[in-house]
Amino acid sequence: MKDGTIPEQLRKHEIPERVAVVKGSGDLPKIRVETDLSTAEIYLLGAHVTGFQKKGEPPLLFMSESSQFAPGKAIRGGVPIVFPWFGPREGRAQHGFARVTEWEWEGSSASSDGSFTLRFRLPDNAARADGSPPANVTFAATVSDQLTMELAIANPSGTESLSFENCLHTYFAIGDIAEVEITGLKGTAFIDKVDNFTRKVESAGAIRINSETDRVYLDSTGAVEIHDSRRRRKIRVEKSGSASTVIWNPWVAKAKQMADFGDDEFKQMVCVECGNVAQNKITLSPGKSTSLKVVLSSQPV
Ligand code: TA6
Repeated sequence: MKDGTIPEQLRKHEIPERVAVVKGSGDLPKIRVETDLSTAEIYLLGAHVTGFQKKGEPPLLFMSESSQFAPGKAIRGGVPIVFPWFGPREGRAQHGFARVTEWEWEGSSASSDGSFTLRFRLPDNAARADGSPPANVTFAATVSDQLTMELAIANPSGTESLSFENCLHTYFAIGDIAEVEITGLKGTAFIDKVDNFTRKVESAGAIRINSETDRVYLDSTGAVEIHDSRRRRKIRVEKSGSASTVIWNPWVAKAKQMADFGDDEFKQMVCVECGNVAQNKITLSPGKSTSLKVVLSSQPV
């Protein structure tokens, strides 16, 4: 929004009093959704969900107060979409180009259950501009008393296979990291990136975080729960089309190194991410497609 005004063509997908495009931080276009049970916010930059809150509960997603909001810059918090690679890549954007690209808002629809679905498309020229193979990438977010997100990827080539990693890199807002337990990963193999990428097996039924944590759980397809005793809330992360679960908290030292993250904000967040990374990366044959679906729900305990 060069001159700060909302492009008229964006308004065609608005739903009166329910779905509206507004000027967000950094004058970036942001979509606000209001249902009878919840509210949500999504930026066109990265098709990035930056807010979801059930009425009567605190926000579900963590957003850094130091996040950047600028074209081509990654937003810190919410749900960054990681594609087509996870992590660092020599001379290219960490976690791929999807999260730093402005997506097209393709439409919105209301359902009889009171939920609203917004659909986005990663512009076809994004892969070309990056020198990556073409891919048809869409994202849909359904807002109700829970948040459902679906990242669909299709291989448009008639001859070449398409390999990639993907991830919905969700930042959860919690009361205090010292009073959080994560369940659902016991017995699962993982890569411990903090311990020199050593391969281990999770022995804890309830994972507690008390230092820098950066783990990629492999062949992990089940649901995970976050038990937040400070806020007396249980958050459930259900998924399909995802074989990897990533748990991340930067803790003290890393938090200080990140310019777009507050020094103490590590106490208020934990990332529980759903994707297909490392040995779980996906290879699609010509014309084939896949979809990564994540459902976030919560309830007081
Ligand atoms: O998902 C965990 C991770 O890969 C960590 O290694 C850490 O780098 C984090 O993502 C954040 O990455 P970012 O590029 O957003 O700073």
